[in-house]
Amino acid sequence: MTIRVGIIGTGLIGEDHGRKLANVINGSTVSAVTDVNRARAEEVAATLGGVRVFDSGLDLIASDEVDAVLVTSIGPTHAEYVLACIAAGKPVMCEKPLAPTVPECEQILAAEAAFGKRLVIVGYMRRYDPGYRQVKASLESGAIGDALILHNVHRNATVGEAYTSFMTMTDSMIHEVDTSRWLLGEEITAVQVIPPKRTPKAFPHLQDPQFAVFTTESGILSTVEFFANCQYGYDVRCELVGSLGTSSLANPVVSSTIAAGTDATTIPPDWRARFGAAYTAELQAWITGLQAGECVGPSAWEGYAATKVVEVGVEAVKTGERMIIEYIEKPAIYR
Ligand code: NAI
Ligand code: ISE
Repeated sequence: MTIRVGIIGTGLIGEDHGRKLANVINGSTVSAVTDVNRARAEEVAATLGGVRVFDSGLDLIASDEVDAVLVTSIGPTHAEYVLACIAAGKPVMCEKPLAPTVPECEQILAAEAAFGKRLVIVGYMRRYDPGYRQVKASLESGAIGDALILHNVHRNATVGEAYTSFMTMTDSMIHEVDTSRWLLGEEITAVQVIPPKRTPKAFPHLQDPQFAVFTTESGILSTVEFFANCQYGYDVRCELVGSLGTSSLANPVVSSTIAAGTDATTIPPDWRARFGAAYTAELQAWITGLQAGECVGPSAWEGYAATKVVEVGVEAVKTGERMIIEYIEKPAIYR
């Protein structure tokens, strides 16, 4: 059975995922798109083979031509669409964040629990990156002993003027929050943010770089350096220090130039280039799961937990204090 996907939000990542769902992923087609910017939706629809353009996300969700929904609109719109998908009993993949506020995430958890079956996955694609999976396998095999410290680096070449010091947490470090929880298999229970010396290459309103220390239930530290304007490219690193050894992410090298006594390798310009294979793998896992009647991917609980951590993280950016994080009880369908 081919899964007909409807896409809400045809911006950068909606277009990228749409192209894959239409041309790369086995078992899916794109049957519908919508965007508040109708011209943009029509432009993307044309590249996907003239798929139907709906006036609104809610009309798209209700359509008989849509079996599953991909939400790639801006964060503040996610909860409304995810809740409408649950009400319609339709599977939905929502890009991060599940929702920007904890009450919205809790509403989604309650709605899915009341529906009684998982329908929602969240686009935390790094879980599908071969490097991160290898680091997790090294821990699970016992090769590096007990996890003690996770060091993370996350650098973007540049960001626009609209990017704020709080977005370092809610838009970017939210990925390290998810990978830390997933790699270590523990919830994050505290966060502290320490602002380093600022780069002159950022707009004055932005604390850049930003440095955070997350603590997990058993006391493992996960440190994150996020640098929004590093200038040289997109660079994500991770080293897990264990009691017997360490396991590190190796950046994929796509080409190198050897000349004049130097071996120069290329660096991806952005997240699309660096995590292209991971996005493909997450979409394929979702579609293959739906064909088998299963909901495969990070759950709404994972989405809630990440939003909870970054919400407290924003307070930590404001106060500089070590802030404690407490969660609601996990509903049975996520245990
Ligand atoms: P974008 O700004 O390029 O696209 C967002 C689109 O949503 C725009 O076309 C906009 O017109 C549309 N939109 C806004 N309000 C809407 C509404 N009420 N209904 C329907 N469409 C609406 O943004 P981008 O970069 O594509 O990000 C979209 C989402 O994907 C965000 O939640 C972002 O955090 C996430 N994202 C995830 C990444 C990842 O690595 N997993 C990478 C980049 C973005
Ligand atoms: C962007 O929204 C993403 O999700 C990217 O994966 C991340 O690297 C970037 O910092 C965010 O702005």
